[in-house]
Amino acid sequence: MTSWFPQPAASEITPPQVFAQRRRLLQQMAAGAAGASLATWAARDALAAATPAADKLAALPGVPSKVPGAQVQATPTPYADASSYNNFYEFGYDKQDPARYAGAMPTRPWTVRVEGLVQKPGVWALEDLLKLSPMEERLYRLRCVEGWSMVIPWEGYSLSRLLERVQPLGSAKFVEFVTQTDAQHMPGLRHGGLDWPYTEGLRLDEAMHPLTLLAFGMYGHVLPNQNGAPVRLVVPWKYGFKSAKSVVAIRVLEQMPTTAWVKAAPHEYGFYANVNPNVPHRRWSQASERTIGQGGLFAPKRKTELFNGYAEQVGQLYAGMDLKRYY
Ligand SMILES: Nc1nc2c(c(=O)[nH]1)N[C@H]1C(S)=C(S)[C@@H](COP(=O)(O)O)O[C@H]1N2
Ligand SMILES: [Mo]
Repeated sequence: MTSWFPQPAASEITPPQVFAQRRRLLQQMAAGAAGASLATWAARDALAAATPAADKLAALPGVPSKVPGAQVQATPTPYADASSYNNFYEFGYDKQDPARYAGAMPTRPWTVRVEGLVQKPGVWALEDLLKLSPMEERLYRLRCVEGWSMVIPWEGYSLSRLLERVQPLGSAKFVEFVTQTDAQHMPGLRHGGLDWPYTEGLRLDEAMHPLTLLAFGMYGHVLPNQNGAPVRLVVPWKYGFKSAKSVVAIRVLEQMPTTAWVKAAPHEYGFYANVNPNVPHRRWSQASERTIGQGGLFAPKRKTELFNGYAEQVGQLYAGMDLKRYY
């Protein structure tokens, strides 16, 4: 299977090559942008064409999603940046550690346990999850709590498709996501900091919202391991840490689960973690961000939007809630 996007071998991730590739992409972007105002999908195609061939990731195309809010009006981050500047602490804290080390993690066979307060608990093989619903492509902005964001075309479908299939019981109120702990391939597990496995959680209505994506691919191909292969969550109106990578279990619960970040630093990370420019992180402002890929890693800042720009779609989930208290 051929694909346009490189999954760099560890030996290939040398700064000069990364920066040369970035410069090339930016030049191509600039050339395109000079011609006309670049429509989002045209920009995506230009990026695909501009990215060198020769990698081992299988194609995973999706039809452009019609879910309201699924196509942000922004230029996608170059694949080279989205796959080399990552948070995946199981592989280390350096932004390049995931791209360096995650490639060795086996992602087949892979199963996801669905358990807890559901009519139909069970173990899903990845192959069956891939077939559960048609693949859609959604262009989402993902905002990291650290102050950067990326605009990424993801392949997947609404998590609600899976939850509807397993039928949550009437008592269900929350969903917990448990991620992979592979001591042999995840050097970061030896470091302290977080209590592994990395876990996250959503309220059931958040998990059922059509924008909450179960993602298997990006840029038309299966996920590179550093981005959470073979299956991850993408919750575009919340800070990036809610978007759990390499998910192995989904638990439907009555009580709000404690998440890895809430356990590690309860005064800095709340359960909700909705993107909110008016609620600073305890140690820094959240009012602005750099969108990686628009000017490379040295992009000018843009103003952060409430719910990361998805307020129209998700604002009603929080009607009447004090967002300063429930951050
Ligand atoms: N299992 C796991 N999932 C994770 C993380 C992590 O360290 N471990 N980091 C989170 C954070 S902080 C961010 S910003 C996003 C980054 O996703 P990306 O690398 O695909 O951009 O993944 C999230 N999911
Ligand atoms: Mo993040």
